[in-house]
This record gives sequence, structure tokens and C-alpha cells, in this order.
Amino acid sequence: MWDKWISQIQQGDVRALARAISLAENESAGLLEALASIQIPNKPVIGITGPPGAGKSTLTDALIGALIAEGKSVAVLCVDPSSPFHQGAVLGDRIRMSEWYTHPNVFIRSLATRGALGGLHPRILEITDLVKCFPADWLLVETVGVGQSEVEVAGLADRTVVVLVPEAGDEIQTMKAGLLEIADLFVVNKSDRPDSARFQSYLERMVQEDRTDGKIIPILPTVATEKQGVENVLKALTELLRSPEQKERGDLLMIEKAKHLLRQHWLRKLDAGKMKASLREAMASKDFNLYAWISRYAD
Ligand SMILES: Nc1nc2c(ncn2[C@@H]2O[C@H](COP(=O)(O)OP(=O)(O)OP(=O)(O)O)[C@@H](O)[C@H]2O)c(=O)[nH]1
Ligand SMILES: [Mg+2]
Repeated sequence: MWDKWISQIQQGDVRALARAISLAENESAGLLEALASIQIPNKPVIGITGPPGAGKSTLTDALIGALIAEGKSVAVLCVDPSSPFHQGAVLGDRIRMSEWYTHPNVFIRSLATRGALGGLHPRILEITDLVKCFPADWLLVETVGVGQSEVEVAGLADRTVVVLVPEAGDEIQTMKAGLLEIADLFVVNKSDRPDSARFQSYLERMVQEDRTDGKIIPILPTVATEKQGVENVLKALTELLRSPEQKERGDLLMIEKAKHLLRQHWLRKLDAGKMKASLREAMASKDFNLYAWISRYAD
């Protein structure tokens, strides 16, 4: 069955792709085997991440417009829209990207979060690979970067755009370990706000201080609602994808993905019900020790 759906997706069947994603979200049997038996196009994934409300969807919408104007087709996955921080964002995304929902060269899909720890959807890699089979020139993935999910995005996306806003000054210190490290490109959105120039130079200093490899990370101002600066973002992204480090980066990403898939594989093999029962029983004992207990699952 998956073989038929995948061939429909390869032919550009939007409905087949939408249905396949729904099935993949619900752990449909046979997907992994189907993915193992096909050639998945080596299409770069652009991750767009940043704090809630930074303007990721608005920017994505503007990027779609710029790509369509160039005659390109584009597929977009919005992950984490049901994050507890932004209830109802799915609807918001629909409204903000509404212009494109019915465009023949655009595929947009929101995925609910399922990660128990608030991370990315556990099937995100498989779903992204399904979307790669769809004949779109660009593949964008929007995720809310608040916790550890952005780190996972680094394994998912070939290039990561981190969207920040001028008000983020104080937050940046705490973000340092996550968002700042994974950025290939910063967008300072809402540059129509006061203080945006000051924030931009502050960010430039921060990013430079942090880097020891001499790599220059572009920092581009945008006003996504007005589509200002969006052409520059697209240009910078195109350049990044052409850069020679792309290949090396791809190898590293593949390792991250392999680890992710192996973790999933391993978790699937655990019988959660049995494990819970056994754990309960063990905990009743006076000398219960979690480290000793997990050893029975460790190999
Ligand atoms: N002033 C101003 N407002 C903007 C700009 N870009 C986006 N906004 C507004 O910021 C709000 C949030 O924008 P979204 O695009 O939904 O932000 P998001 O990062 O996708 O939000 P979540 O997905 O919910 O985390 C909306 O009300 C936008 O209209 C901008 O450049 N300037
Ligand atoms: Mg959004």
C-alpha cells in the first residue's frame, strides 16, 4: 500500500502526501520498510526556528511568496504548533499562510507535537522524508525553538534559520546554548520595532564572540509582515546551500538521524505496559534501585 502512495507522492499528488503524513503520524505499519526500499531524494531541508511569536510563520509565508515568484515549488511542514505556549497556533498558521493553501505549487502541513518531552514529533524524520519524495524545489520546516527541540532541528535541517526579534535582548543570554549555536543564518524580524538596530549590533557582537572558527554567520533584518528583507534571506539561503561545507554537514546530520532512528527503533521494541508493571513491582521492594533495574533493558 505504501508503495502505491509513495509513487503517487513522487508524481506530485498532494492528497496522497497529506494522507501519507496522517498515517505516518499515527504509526502506520509498513512505513519504515517502504522508506527502506526507495531512493529518497537528497533534498536540503531548511529549518526555521526561534522563540514563540517571533514571526516564523509570517516569514515562511513571505519566503513562499518569493519562491513562487521565481517559479519554484515549495513544501512546508510546521512542527510544534500545538506547543503549550501557543494554543491555537494551527489556526493562526492557516490564516497567515492562507494565500498559499490552495496554490498548486505549495504544500503546507501542520504537525501536532507528540514528543513526550516537548521535543519534535517522533516521526518527524520519516515524515520529512515522505515530503522529500514530493517534487517540490524547496522544503521548509518551521519549529518553535524553546526547549531542546531546536537542538534536534539541527539534526533534521541542512540549514537553520533562527528568527529573533528586537525585544529578545535579555533572552539571548539564556538561549546561548541552544539557538545561537545552531544558526546558519539569523533573521532579526520585526525590524520595524524601535531598538532593532541596537539589537542587531548586540547580536553581531554576541555571535562573533562565540565563534572560534572564524565563520561569518549572516544576520539579516526583516519586516516579515511587509515582506521587507525577504529577498535577502532567500539569497543568503541559496548561497549557504551552495557552500562547500554543505557536504561535510550532510554527513554529520546523517549520523544524528541514524541515532534518532535507532532510539525510536529501540523504544518501539520496549513493551511499555509490561515495563510499567514490572517497574511498579520492583518499586515495592525496599532496596529498589533504578540504575540496577534498568540494566535488564540495557542490552
Ligand atoms: N510589527 C511586526 N509584526 C510582525 C512581523 N512579523 C510578524 N509579526 C506579527 O507577529 C505575530 C506572530 O507572528 P507569527 O508569524 O505567527 O510568529 P511565529 O513565530 O510563527 O509564532 P508561533 O508559531 O506561534 O511560535 C503576528 O501577529 C504577526 O503579524 C514584523 O516584521 N513586524
Ligand atoms: Mg508559527
